[in-house]
Amino acid sequence: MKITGAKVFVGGPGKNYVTIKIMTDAGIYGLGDATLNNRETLPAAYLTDYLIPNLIGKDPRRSEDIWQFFYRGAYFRGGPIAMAAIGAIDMALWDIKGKLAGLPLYELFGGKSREGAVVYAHATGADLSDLMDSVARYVDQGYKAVRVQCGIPGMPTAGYAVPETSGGAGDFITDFSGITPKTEIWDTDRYMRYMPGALMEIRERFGHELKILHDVHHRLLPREAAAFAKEVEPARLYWLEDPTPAEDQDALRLIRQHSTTPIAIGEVFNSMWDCNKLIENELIDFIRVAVTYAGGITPVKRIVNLAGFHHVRTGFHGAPSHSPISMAAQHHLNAWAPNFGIQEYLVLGTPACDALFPSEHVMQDGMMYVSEAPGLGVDFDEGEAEKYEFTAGSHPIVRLQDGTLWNY
Ligand code: KDG
Ligand code: MG
Repeated sequence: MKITGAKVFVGGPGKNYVTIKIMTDAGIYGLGDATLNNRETLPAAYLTDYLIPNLIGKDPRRSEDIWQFFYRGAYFRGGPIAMAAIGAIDMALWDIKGKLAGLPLYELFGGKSREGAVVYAHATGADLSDLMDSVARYVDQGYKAVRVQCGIPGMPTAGYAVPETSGGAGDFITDFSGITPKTEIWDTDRYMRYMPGALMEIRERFGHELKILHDVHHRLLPREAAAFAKEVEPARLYWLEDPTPAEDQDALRLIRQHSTTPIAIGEVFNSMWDCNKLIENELIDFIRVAVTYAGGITPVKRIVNLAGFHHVRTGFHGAPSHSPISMAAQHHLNAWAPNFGIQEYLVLGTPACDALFPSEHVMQDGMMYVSEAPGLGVDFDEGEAEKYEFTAGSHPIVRLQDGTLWNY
């Protein structure tokens, strides 16, 4: 069996999804997602210019060797662009493998460990009262877990993933007016004074059954994060995410020494080697890698298995930047992983998105039920894809009030 060709598409409804379709001489094709938020043309170029020419003629069943070829075979390896591209190929090869076997992917991983996977949604508000309304809406829809983010009184701009004004809509992350980023202003002291009380109010209003998560989005210094994690203990968070910038892994040790709040990290990790020490030293509770940026199903399965040795559960990244293809890969991993924790899931299910990526994965009452179709269980409509083209966008940047550049 041989790979005969591959095509890359960039575009989608409200997002620049990067989709690869790999064709074979057996008439079976596989799909992969290389979307890298606000840098989408780069994994697309890495695929088109370097990886696809070396794929043609290879046996698609040899997904392990192909992964090693593209990862180890590149002298300058790793990084989000290359890993998103390699990850997309890996997903597509697993899709082909499942279709060849006539089995949904989770069966190839070892079968289902659960019937449905708990997902969390993003509740957000310009202020705490708006946020409470947003949480209430998700609870009414049956969600069992929500991430909560709100504006901080006195902060000059809204804060991470928060609308500027009451009732604001959108993903509050990508600005599609161009590649020049808008600026947000951050004030750590105000955040640290306000947020613990706000989290406690949410817990008191919604009770202990609701899983409450909060994303600091890399903005605290290690000592601040340790103090914050300790102070929010009474709110019994399901997790505190990215309390400090991901590069400084020792920061997690300081947080651990001072608090029992569960810590989740890893959405910006690109490889198994970004995760292994944190997992082995049991400095985190949840690993947040995405099958795209971490290089595909092949390495993420290894991460999950290592995590299982160390009481670390999964909480894969599922921001709206991921297409239904990589989300499907995660649904299959979630159905199998013995150490599954939770899945971030932003409702992609608009009619336009469903038309572009038809699938039978079912979201119901805050749970994801994986499709029984062979492979990933998601398709891609090339006719629909012609409706979309690339639109440049940017993440905001963050500055402190004196102008110092800070972590977004
Ligand atoms: O592109 C940036 C997003 O992926 C990121 O802000 C999302 O932190 C995020 C999350 O937890 O979903
Ligand atoms: Mg995050």
